[in-house]
Amino acid sequence: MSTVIVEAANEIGTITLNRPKVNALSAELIEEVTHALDGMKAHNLRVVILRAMPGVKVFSAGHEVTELPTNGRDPLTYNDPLRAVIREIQHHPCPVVAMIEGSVWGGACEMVMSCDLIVCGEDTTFAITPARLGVPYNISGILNMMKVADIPFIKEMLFTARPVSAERLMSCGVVNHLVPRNELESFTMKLARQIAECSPLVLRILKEELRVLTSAHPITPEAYERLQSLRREVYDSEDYHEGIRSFFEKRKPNFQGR
Ligand code: LCV
Ligand code: LCV
Repeated sequence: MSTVIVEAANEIGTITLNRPKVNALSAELIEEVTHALDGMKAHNLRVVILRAMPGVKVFSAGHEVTELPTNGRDPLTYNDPLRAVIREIQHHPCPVVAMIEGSVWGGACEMVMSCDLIVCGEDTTFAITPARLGVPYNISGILNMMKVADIPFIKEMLFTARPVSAERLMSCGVVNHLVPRNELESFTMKLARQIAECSPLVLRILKEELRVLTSAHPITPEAYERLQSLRREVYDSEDYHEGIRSFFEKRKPNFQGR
């Protein structure tokens, strides 16, 4: 069964996540989202909406935990499916609007935050969870979060690993619009149509200009190596294994800080 539903009408494409039970971002699901985005390029769509099925409790549970390696390998390398789909969204030639309802977890928060605009229902929450799972989040991922919210807010989300309300996300500028859940679809479609009326060429150029300008972070090779060594300290740690194990054993992790 396909894990995404792909639709297109009036120059607006829609990709609906549809992977039971909680839209965990498996390689299979990511591959289908990437394939759908690719196909939309050929149809010169002007806007893409990324959503889940109407009424979901969980928009996405984040990275498929069973696909996180525990053999001393980096769990979030450049070619990890989650990393690949975030780049695909950022490079997609037209604006991608995230239409969110329910709870968003872990890497799915970054995937949503990498969309160009976010419209969410009033009960939406975001929880960025590497600290709870013992995972060394990757560098470009943290940079992507820093692009959309102030450092104090990002630190709170990363350090607490707890869900944050849609109101907080709105007041911190992470989300563009917060609407009653029963108006979410009509509001988002209206916004998409406004974008679709604009020049697709200018939209493509503006989006790429903004991507290049917001990605212009000078980092020395030594700084990069330092960051990678910090990440290795984590994914080689007992805490990383304990985080993953505790998830499968459905219990609180017992981290030892090593
Ligand atoms: C695989 C899952 C998952 C899942 N993968 O239903 O940001 S980082 O660094 O952490 C990054 C690496 C990342 O994204 O990691 C994943 C972060 N995600 C989370 O921490 C969310 C973990 N999931 C939950 O907190 C709960 O499952 C939620 C709140 C999403 C849903 O809770 P609910 O009580 O409604 P269950 O917990 O019973 O989950 C339903 C089924 O989905 C599986 C879970 O194991 C369960 O499977 P079984 O029914 O077979 O027991 N599941 C949930 N999340 N990320 N599988
Ligand atoms: C010359 C004008 C103008 C005008 N220039 O009265 O940001 S970018 O990249 O787009 C950048 C390149 C830029 O700034 O482009 C211009 C962006 N501006 C707009 O898109 C606004 C265009 N104008 C309008 O939407 C309406 O004119 C407003 C809402 C400003 C006013 O509407 P209103 O009904 O009150 P009119 O439209 O009848 O305009 C009065 C007169 O001003 C001229 C317009 O052609 C009209 O001239 P005539 O009376 O000779 O017909 N006008 C308006 N804007 N930017 N001329």
